[in-house]
Amino acid sequence: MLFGRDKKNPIKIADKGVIEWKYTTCGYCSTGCSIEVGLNDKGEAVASRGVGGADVNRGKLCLKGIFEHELFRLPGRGKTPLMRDKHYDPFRKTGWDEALDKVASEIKRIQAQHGRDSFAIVSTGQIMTEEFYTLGKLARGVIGTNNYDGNTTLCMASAVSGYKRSFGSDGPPGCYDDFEHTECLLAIGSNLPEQHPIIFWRLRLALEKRKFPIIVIDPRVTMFAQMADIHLPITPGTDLVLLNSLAHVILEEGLEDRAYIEAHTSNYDEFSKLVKQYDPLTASRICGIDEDTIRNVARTYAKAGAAMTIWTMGINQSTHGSDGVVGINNLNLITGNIGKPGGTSLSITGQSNAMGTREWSSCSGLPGYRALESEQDRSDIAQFWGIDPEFFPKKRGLFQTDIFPAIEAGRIKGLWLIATNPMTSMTNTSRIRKILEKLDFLVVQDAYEDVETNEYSHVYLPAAVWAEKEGCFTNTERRVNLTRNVIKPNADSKSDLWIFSQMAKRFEQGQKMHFPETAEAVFEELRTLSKGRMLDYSGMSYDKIEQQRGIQWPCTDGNETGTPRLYSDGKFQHADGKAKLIPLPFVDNNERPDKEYPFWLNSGRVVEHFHTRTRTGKVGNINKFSPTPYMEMNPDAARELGIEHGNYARLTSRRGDAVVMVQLTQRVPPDMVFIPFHYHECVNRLALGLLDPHSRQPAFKQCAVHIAPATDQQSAAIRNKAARAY
Ligand SMILES: Nc1nc2c(c(=O)[nH]1)N[C@H]1C(S)=C(S)[C@@H](COP(=O)(O)OP(=O)(O)OC[C@H]3O[C@@H](n4cnc5c(=O)[nH]c(N)nc54)[C@H](O)[C@@H]3O)O[C@H]1N2
Ligand SMILES: Nc1nc2c(c(=O)[nH]1)N[C@H]1C(S)=C(S)[C@@H](COP(=O)(O)OP(=O)(O)OC[C@H]3O[C@@H](n4cnc5c(=O)[nH]c(N)nc54)[C@H](O)[C@@H]3O)O[C@H]1N2
Ligand code: SF4
Ligand SMILES: [Mo]
Repeated sequence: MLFGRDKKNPIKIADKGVIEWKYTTCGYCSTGCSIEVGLNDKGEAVASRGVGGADVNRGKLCLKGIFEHELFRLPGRGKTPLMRDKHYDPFRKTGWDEALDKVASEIKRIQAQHGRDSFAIVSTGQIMTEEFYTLGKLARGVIGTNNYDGNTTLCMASAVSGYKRSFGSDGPPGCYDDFEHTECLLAIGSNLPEQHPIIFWRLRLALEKRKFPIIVIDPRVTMFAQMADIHLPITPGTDLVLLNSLAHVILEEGLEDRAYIEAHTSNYDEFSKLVKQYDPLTASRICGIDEDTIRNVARTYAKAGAAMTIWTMGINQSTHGSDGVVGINNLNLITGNIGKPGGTSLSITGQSNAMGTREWSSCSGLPGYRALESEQDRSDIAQFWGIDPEFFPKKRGLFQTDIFPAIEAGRIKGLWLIATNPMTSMTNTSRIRKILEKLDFLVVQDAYEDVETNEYSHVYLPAAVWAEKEGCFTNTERRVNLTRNVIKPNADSKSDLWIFSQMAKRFEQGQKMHFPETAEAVFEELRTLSKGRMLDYSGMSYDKIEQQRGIQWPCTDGNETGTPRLYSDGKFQHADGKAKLIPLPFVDNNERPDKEYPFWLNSGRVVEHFHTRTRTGKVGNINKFSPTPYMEMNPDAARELGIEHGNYARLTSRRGDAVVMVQLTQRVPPDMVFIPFHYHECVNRLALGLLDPHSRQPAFKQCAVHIAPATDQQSAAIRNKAARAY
């Protein structure tokens, strides 16, 4: 006899008619999951599945990956290039030749009239490594603008800057396997279960085998905080104070690794002098974490045989983002936790190829972690590309966040945006709108023509997306993984690689240089350039990457596998071979809640959506979880304002206003609200985004707002329904 659920029909997975599976790497987050896309007999992509033999995800995918094959045919995909004279005119369809000719002639006109740097290029962390390399070659070697950067300035710039300051180079030293060895995990400003679900699953796997303490520092009670052994609900923007104080306790109680400090670090005296000022009592009054907890965490961390720190945007997106990263590195250096199994400073990266752009795009320098400031590097690359080294500037130009104000000030007249949507992702979007309207010429190159920023363009170039093309991504643990070409680009859209190399042909200097046609040929070029360098790819090939389901750099020629950890020999990239301990005085310069604007506005992400929803907003099975702009609000605070669960509320900041639905939850304290930044015309109308002085990354997560019930609930509901769009 059958009972209960045995009586019900078992779940049937519909037969999608897959006749072939093709190997790819997920194009959303930086976890780097290997995915196979299933094709039916008509060549249509109909399914996605995790790859069992891949070390990263071991057959698993999160819900974004499971539906990833749907993004090829979503509404709003670009079909053909579009052009218009004024951004408020209707677009007219055009062919590639006309569109590319127009872009090339506008670049030349603007540069001739206003100088080479008056045309800016802003790219992304979401195209392939080969495309990044080719764009860098075009921007630095052909067009020759120094105002060329990526939206990684919104994301990873603080990590890059902090790694360089501490270790002498960028490059995350650790890997996911460190979870298997660590005896203490500290996670700062990272909501791993939602934002990197498969890295989190790897952590859970390690915890099932062996218990070790998890300490989460986040002002919200996130999913991660809920499973932590210790949760520190820190006052926003004050992590540096806590980090200095942890170091204070460790040094005061003699818990440091003296031998490591002496053998592998410099500048100890200056550093120890500064942290003396951050005793736990003083620190507790600034960061809101009590004295005993600070001592307890410091002791737990320092006494663990191996301890590791991971962090994401709660650290990077701050006015002291770069200092926060250095503070984490300081902590790991004084406890001897760099380059050993389970002991590391591991920045969890963000976009699928946030690492690839750092390595190869030439945004902040020249390919392969080379610097514009180095004569040797300039001459090596000039020779390799066959151009005059004097063509290169001798230091990097503006960061993305400084390019927008330079447009405002009239110094930059033309802009090419590639795979980024600042009308939703930058702070103070009403200012961004005015800035985009001010441009003489804007080109938007995106996989979707309905991306909000395209409203302000003169030319739209439709790009192929993800597995409509071929190439590599580098994930959080330096693993280079491959996406094979699965299906043809939608309609007349073209790969970013094709667009860049066609553009190069329209410039005299570009005609003299070699721009390979295929991604694999470009890979060979960057492989050659990587030889003997920290990020050595020379032992890799496409086939080998696919066979091994990703390879971690460095992988030197003749080597079968990659390298899981950096700096295991204690040798760093500073000239003296040592890591630098850096004193970090705290300056509190955030906009803070006050009488007029009494709430902290915090922002970030939810598991089901990716960024500005150009993709996940249109996948029905994903969008249904949160189709409406909303905020998390504490029930006590809401009661005082007469706001109920499901009501609409109006938020006002010194920049603008937004109306959102209210979700009451204890996840946020009474003086804070949290809004996922995925929705257009929402949190970034309000946010301030003060910049970090080293990395120029915006403090997206800290500003002040006023909240009131929306006076007309019904029209607020209608407005928000319209914002759902799909
Ligand atoms: N589902 C999904 N996954 C993604 C993305 C996505 O859009 N959707 N985007 C990818 C990208 S590009 C990135 S960069 C990552 C981001 O990944 P995460 O950084 O993990 O995600 P966020 O939600 O932006 O922010 C993390 C936490 O920082 C906390 N925080 C805010 N202020 C502070 C502070 O002052 N101190 C501390 N310690 N914490 C603070 C917030 O409360 C939040 O819980 O996610 C990647 N993965
Ligand atoms: N308030 C607030 N704002 C934030 C953040 C926050 O936490 N809070 N986080 C910041 C962070 S960390 C990030 S990374 C940024 C992200 O900000 P953006 O990068 O501006 O956001 P995306 O929606 O990822 O935009 C990527 C665009 O690339 C397109 N695209 C995808 N694949 C391809 C391709 O292969 N080729 C081309 N040409 N186009 C493609 C997509 O359609 C999309 O329009 O947002 C930042 N903004
Ligand atoms: S965890 Fe990240 S890489 Fe893996 S399937 Fe999800 S979105 Fe893709
Ligand atoms: Mo990001």
